[in-house]
Amino acid sequence: MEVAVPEKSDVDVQALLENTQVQKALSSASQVMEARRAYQPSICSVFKGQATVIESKNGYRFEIDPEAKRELPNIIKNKVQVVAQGAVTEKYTKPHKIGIVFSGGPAPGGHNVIAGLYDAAKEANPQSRIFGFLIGPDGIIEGDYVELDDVIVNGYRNLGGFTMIKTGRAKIDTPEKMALSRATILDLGLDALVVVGGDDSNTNAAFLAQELFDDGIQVIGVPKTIDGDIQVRDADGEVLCAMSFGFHTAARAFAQAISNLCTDCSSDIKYWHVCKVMGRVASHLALEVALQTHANMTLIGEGLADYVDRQRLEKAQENDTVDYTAYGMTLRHLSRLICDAVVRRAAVGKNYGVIVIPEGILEFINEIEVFIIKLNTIIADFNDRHDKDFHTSFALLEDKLDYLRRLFRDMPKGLAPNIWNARDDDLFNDLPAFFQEGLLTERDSHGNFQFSQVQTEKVLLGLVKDYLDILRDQGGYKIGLSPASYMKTMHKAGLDADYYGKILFKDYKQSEYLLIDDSIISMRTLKAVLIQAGALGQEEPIHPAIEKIYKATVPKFKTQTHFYGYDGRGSDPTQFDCTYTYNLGLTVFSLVANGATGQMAAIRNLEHGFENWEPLGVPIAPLMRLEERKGRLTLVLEKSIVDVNAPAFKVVKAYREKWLAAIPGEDQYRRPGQIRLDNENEEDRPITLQINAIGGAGN
Ligand code: FBP
Repeated sequence: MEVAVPEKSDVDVQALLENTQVQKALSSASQVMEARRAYQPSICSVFKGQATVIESKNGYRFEIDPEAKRELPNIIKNKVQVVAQGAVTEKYTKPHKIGIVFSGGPAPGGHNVIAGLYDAAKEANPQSRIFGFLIGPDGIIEGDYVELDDVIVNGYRNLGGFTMIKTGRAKIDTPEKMALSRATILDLGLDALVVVGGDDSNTNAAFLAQELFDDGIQVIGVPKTIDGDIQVRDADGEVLCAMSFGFHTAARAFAQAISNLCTDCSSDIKYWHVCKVMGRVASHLALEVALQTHANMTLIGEGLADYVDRQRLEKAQENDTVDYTAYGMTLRHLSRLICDAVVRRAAVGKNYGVIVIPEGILEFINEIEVFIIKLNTIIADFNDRHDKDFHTSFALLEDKLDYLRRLFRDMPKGLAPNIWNARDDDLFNDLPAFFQEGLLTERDSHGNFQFSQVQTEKVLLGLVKDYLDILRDQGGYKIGLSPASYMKTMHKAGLDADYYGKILFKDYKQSEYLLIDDSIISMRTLKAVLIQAGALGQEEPIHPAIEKIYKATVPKFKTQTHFYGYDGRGSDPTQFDCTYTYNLGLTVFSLVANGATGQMAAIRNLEHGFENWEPLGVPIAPLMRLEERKGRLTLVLEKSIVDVNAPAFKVVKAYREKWLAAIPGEDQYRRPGQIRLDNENEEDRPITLQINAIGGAGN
């Protein structure tokens, strides 16, 4: 028989749940969230008048791709348009109907673009209506939308994510999808569509602007992506948009977390933290993280592309040959660079540290980049020729490898004959299975390689660990001992420190840190050295103090790997991003109300501080170039990668040694702190922008 045991507790749960203090503490709206919702970002002075106009500027020059001219005839002649204060006109104050969509990955600040647009439209005419398309461009294709009102918009002001209307990566890239989108827009009676997205989404915006031109429907893009790879200059190098929105917040969020790891590892001095940070191909985020945290080692993909292995070259020169493999970075070279940093820090007693790796680093590693390009083409070709796509047809890695193997024997028509040859197959089969899976992972809807899905850090660390093992066995990787700790141990044991010091260490008393002699690589070799020096009899055991000293010099390479991406993408925006995006929203309305189309809203002078900000419309079509996508040359908005000649990169390069801190003494870590709206001590714009502005155009 089951006996009911009465629950014995003094806690009255019902009363607890009804308690106002408990209810307040458990409310989904935290105090910080409420403060964010109430926060009003500063607005550029041009928006302080009753209305705005846009003025076309002739001073900017673009090198126009003939293909852009051919495919986008109605918007290719667009000029840069500056927003200025103007008189109230009927056109400006008519009730507008505007649709907005988020496209691609979330980026902090997106809600404020909507809030800015909504506020400006309602202020110009309270009858204006703003519609949010749901879950990305699919919402336009399928006609899924929500009309935005005060309650919805106010609930998301200054908050991160794209939660309000969600986002998606669909692309309006076929005549059918274009027709469905057009039908939705016409049914809704929209005057304008706003596409908030990255390079591919702004490309889509340009094609939509072209398509809807004759319908009189305007399309405006907004530069969004944490990757920071939408940066616009004209052909003469004039900066029109220094950075996409979301970049600063994501970099600050990553930097905050990575800075905590710097604090942790320099406290318990036993781990190397290996941090992969998002950014797809470009290393802008890694560069900003380096500037924000001063982590010990930050790899910048763009800086590796021109790498030359001088040692290799010199070695070959001795034999009167040229070693062409010395040019360009390989995974092996890269792992050697990391090992070098680890070994040098260990030698001064620092067998710990933080390494930052950009997620797109593989793009800059010769042998892997070639695989990525070849596989992109092979997968796109397969998808073109078959009903089922490559990944559905070959679900298992083994099946995919088998397809590749068959390729070099029987190449389908249309593919270059040597796109996959026996050597490719051999090299590919040498890679670990998880890495092969990564390289064969499904491409996104735009045909882009999904770097975030590849465990780059794991493959690199595998090589690093292997090489460190070799170095350890050769006596090349050991922990340096501080003379003080050596002396203390010896005195405590009553042993003659100088006598043993000369036997155990190389350069005893000549360097700041004591390094055990290269010949001592195990307890056995330690014993042999002591016996040979006459410090130990054949049958005598090693003194425990000597054993302790030796063991303290033997390094373990203990790592913790981390991936910073989705967390930073979901962070609440910095003050910079809140202000930037709210003003972008206001700019969008000015462009729409003044009849612009095929333009991207932007703010000039972001790099020079708020007082200098100048809202603009930047023509998208003249910025487009032919690039390979899904194995074909396609017109896309050009991505910008880290400029290795720009001041910010040069500064990071110049500080590399200092931040590695492979010398006795403290590390140089910087603590950027948390993202807070009320924090006056935070920088007002990304450090990358500040430095580029000082060293570039002058301030
Ligand atoms: P967007 O370019 O669409 O803004 O996305 C950027 C990004 O966060 C990259 O940094 C990352 O490689 C990718 O999205 C991840 O994609 P997904 O969200 O599909 O996993």
